[in-house]
Amino acid sequence: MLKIYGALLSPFVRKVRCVLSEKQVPYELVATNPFDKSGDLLKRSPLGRIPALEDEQGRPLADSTVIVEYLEERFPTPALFPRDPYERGRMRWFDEYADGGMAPSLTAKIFFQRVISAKLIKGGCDEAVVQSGLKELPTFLAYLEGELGGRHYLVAEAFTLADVSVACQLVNLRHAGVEVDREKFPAVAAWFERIVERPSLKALVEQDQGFLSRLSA
Ligand SMILES: N[C@@H](CCC(=O)N[C@@H](CS)C(=O)NCC(=O)O)C(=O)O
Repeated sequence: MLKIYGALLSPFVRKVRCVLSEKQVPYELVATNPFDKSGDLLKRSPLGRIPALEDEQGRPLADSTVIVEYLEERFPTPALFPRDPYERGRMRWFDEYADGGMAPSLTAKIFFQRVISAKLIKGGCDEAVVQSGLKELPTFLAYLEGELGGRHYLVAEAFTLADVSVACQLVNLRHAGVEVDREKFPAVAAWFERIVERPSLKALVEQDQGFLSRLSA
């Protein structure tokens, strides 16, 4: 069976697990603390980040996007990548927008301070960092609002990795107590509600919420 080295709450691990669930591929989640740079993690993920995958022959593969590309090729149905080369390029763009743009700016600031630092590692919450993330949020949402327009999905009129990657970042904002402003960004708010209601993502968010409620108890 495939193994995923990862942890609850990570948007990148959630992205891979969501894709596995959409494709109904069984896997074992090996609980892995990304802050413990032990040999076990580094052997599978040389940058010491989660997620990492290990295939049935024990071969490792790191990075959520790399892993998802591998999964798409190995388990092509249902397809989460559009067939059209331009739409496929756009899907990759939104994946990069989420992981390379939204994550460092929003998740690493707002979610990390409010949840990981304040609740998990008990290092307190640096409100100035949170505020700087909150200031950047509207620019990201305004861009997504314009791209979505009246459409149901970000790319190719179909559910793709683009929707998974962007929604996974917004889930972390929700975990940090920040909701998309429905008045200002109605298309993003409606799209996000639709995507998080998919059984694949809903189950993962519920696992996160269970973990978070135990942390606050
Ligand atoms: N580009 C990577 C990013 C993964 C990542 O940054 N994961 C975080 C957890 S959410 C991590 O492992 N952080 C520990 C570190 O960077 O040392 C991917 O998409 O998998």
